[in-house]
Amino acid sequence: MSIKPLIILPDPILRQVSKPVERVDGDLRKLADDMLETMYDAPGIGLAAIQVGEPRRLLVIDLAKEDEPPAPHVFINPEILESSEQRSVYEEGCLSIPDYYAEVERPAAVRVKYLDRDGKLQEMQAEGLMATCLQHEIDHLNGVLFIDHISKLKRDMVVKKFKKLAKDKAPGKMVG
Ligand code: GNR
Ligand code: NI
Repeated sequence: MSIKPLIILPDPILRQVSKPVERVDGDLRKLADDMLETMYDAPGIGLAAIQVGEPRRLLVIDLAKEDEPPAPHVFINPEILESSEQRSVYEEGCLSIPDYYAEVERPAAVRVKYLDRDGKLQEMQAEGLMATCLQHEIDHLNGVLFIDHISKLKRDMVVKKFKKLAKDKAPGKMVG
């Protein structure tokens, strides 16, 4: 198992649309395990493969609290079958946009079909934080970030800040 570096805004990799997984084999399970380890290390409650630079339709989620045993979930080629009319608002964050949080409104419940880590077809009816997290992660598979769901004014401010951070960190940009 290994912890992988996270792709951070404004890296254009985050805007790639991920490709369907064609076979659930040892390689894919290794990637899923590495993603779980990377997510636990961060720490975060979800991670999409594109956040570690892999444009594949794979995501992991673990909503267990610190005092609970781990509850890792692996979702391969997830598809939203149905979204509730009812909406809910959560304060979201993203490991690819560190230390920025904003309220996002999304369908309160979703029905999702996906392959599990054994390649078996599954369906889940999700609500609450699981519904929000699944939608946040499935957005990543489509190159969409949670800041795409907030006002353009706020989004432009965040992108500007992260562009400046990336520029200040880039090698060979030192003046004096
Ligand atoms: O760790 C995370 N927390 C979180 C909180 C509210 C809504 C979504 C999330 S997902 C995020 C990890 C992440 O960036 N996944 O892509
Ligand atoms: Ni995210």
